[in-house]
Amino acid sequence: MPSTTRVNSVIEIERAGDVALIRIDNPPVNAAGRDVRQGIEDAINALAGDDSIKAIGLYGAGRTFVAGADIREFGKPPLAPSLPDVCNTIERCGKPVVAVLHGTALGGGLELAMASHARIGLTGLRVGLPEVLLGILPGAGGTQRAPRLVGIPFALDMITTGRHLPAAEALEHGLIDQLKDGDPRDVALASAKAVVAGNLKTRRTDEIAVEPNDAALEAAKAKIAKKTPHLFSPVKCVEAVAASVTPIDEGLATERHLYIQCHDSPQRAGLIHAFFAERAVAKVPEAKATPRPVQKIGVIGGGTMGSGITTSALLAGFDVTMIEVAAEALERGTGTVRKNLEGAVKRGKLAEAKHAETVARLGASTDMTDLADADLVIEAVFENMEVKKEIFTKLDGIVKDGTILASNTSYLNINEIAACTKRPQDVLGLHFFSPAHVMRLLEIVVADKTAPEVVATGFALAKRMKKVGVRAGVCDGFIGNRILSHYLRVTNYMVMDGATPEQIDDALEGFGFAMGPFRVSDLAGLDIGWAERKRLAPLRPAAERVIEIGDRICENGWFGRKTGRGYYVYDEGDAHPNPEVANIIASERAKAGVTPRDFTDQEIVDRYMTAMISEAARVVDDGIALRPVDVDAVFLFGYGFPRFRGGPLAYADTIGAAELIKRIEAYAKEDSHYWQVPDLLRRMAADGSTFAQLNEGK
Ligand code: 3H9
Repeated sequence: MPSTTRVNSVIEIERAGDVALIRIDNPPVNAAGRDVRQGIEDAINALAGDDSIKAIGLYGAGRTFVAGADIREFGKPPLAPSLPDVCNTIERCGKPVVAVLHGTALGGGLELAMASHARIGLTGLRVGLPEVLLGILPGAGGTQRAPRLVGIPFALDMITTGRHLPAAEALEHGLIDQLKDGDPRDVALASAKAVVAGNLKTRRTDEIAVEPNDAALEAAKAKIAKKTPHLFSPVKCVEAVAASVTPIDEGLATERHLYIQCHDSPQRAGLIHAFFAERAVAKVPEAKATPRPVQKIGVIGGGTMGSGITTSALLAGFDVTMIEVAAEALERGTGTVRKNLEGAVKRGKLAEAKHAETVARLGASTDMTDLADADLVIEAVFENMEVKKEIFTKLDGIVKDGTILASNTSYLNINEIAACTKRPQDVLGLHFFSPAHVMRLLEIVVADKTAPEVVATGFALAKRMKKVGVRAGVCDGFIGNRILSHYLRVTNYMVMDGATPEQIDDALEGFGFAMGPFRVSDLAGLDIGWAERKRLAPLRPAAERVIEIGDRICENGWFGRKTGRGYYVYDEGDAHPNPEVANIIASERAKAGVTPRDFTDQEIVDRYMTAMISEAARVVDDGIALRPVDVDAVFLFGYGFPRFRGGPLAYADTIGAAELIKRIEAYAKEDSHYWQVPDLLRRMAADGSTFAQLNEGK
């Protein structure tokens, strides 16, 4: 009869004749926190000294094997035993240990498995070493054991990309020895017995020699220098893998040394903040409400946004009907969707076999009454309040009870839109970012009367579309565009005062942004900002410093990339500064009597980030964002903010409220209307608190 002994709250040993099984049960993902490490260490030591036991099986309870080290422990004082020590204990155990992997064996989870003496994967398994995405390296022997099992080139691929491998690929490369179907406990028992019977071979990974491959190491370094020049840990990953040709103790010591460098770098803190930000934003007051079922979606508008939203919804398995006013526009819109879906097949986002079925779920009509039985309608027409009101009034009279009506507006007041329907409780904003089938951010804008289950449906939709839903309150521009409109002004002030658009772009790309603000504006279309400025002009306070450089550029019909000219001139893929823009800038400076001065790249970054943080602090204080982390997520997933810096408010914590206030007060000597110290920063400086503490409700 099998007997079970509990080692601690998360580890159990089951003895069955001459084999024993170690079961890891630490929901939700069996992360290797302190208790898991201590429990495995104790269990292995106990079984190593038990003469009746001939082989050991190691497996996870619940939905997965170990998904990695416990990320919540990073940055805190280390708790023994360390994961590298536990892996060494397994490898050096006198009894053969076979690991049975199901779900996801990631990071430290795969490292536990690689230190075992055989690995069995179960159908559906995904494995990977994603540490690099968190700013670290596989520091529990992963950089030494992966090259021993799969060779340097493939180990470099896994470790520097962090990608998840399907089970078949893991088997092909020798990362797992066998692929089986079945329950993890049963397979662990059968595998341990097979080891005893001599039917499953085991071996110590540290005894495998690594074939040197300098060419692969150099190629990996070159790729990193090109693709992720700002990141610290990818280079360290390569250095650690390079050490795998030495005896394992030496390699492990090198790995440890490099791991500590990564762990202590600010990039690690930023990337881990980003990991948790993606998950934290789903924790909203409405999360307890039951989402309404949604399968049929109507999308009004076949322009860039409407087509992107339709594509995204089709890819997520919804039935979508696109509505346009005229047959020609409808044809164009559905054509764009079809092209997007073909692109998705090419990029591996949609299986070839599913393509026809996905296209078949696309409906099209010029008659809005065809949306009568839709569960959700998303309006994505151009930004004009009167047009939107007309559409919502019509829809209100067409759709069934309970249909959710959403606007994709990026600035306009959702309360005003909701008020023209008899169902304001069913109305919300769903603000997608362009291109909507690629960008992951979805602002879920909650109006005064939006019902909790309607908000919950917005979050369920985001999840199904694999997007990051962030709750936002109603104001001009919600979270992202409100902050954007504020800090874009500082770029114009700096240009007026002496910087060039390309210097600003280069400085901010040097900081880590994927693209500088002027390059982004050229890409998005300068006419969008121009229209916004015209809309807001009547509301502009008299004290506001107004820069008209952008207006002068637009008056020439230069709207950026789509017209071949904006801040830059676009010639067959090549972009260079538009010389006419330099003339416009010079003439606007002369008109305003401004004598240009020099800006350093650091000053550009400081002013830009201080402006962004100031408005972000006001957005949090006004309750438009629930917490600072919601602002961070908006910028990480919608505005190309450098992930390794964690987000604008995580970055703000690295500067501190007192220093930010000092900067704002210095800048305010030039423009006291624009540069005002947010109340929240003043309160934080007074009590020494941080945005991180605010995230935790402190
Ligand atoms: C590492 O291993 C370092 C080593 O080399 C050792 C060096 C010495 N820790 O994502 P989900 C939480 S680094 C703690 O929503 P899914 C997550 O926050 C690690 N918590 O589910 C969430 O909590 P909540 C390398 C973790 O099904 C809940 O679990 N490993 C961890 O969409 C559910 O997660 C990785 O980088 C963790 N390791 O996806 C893998 N993982 O419900 C990171 C998850 O309170 N994890 N949580 O919001 C993942 O990629 C995904 O979570 C996974 C599941 C694919 C596993």
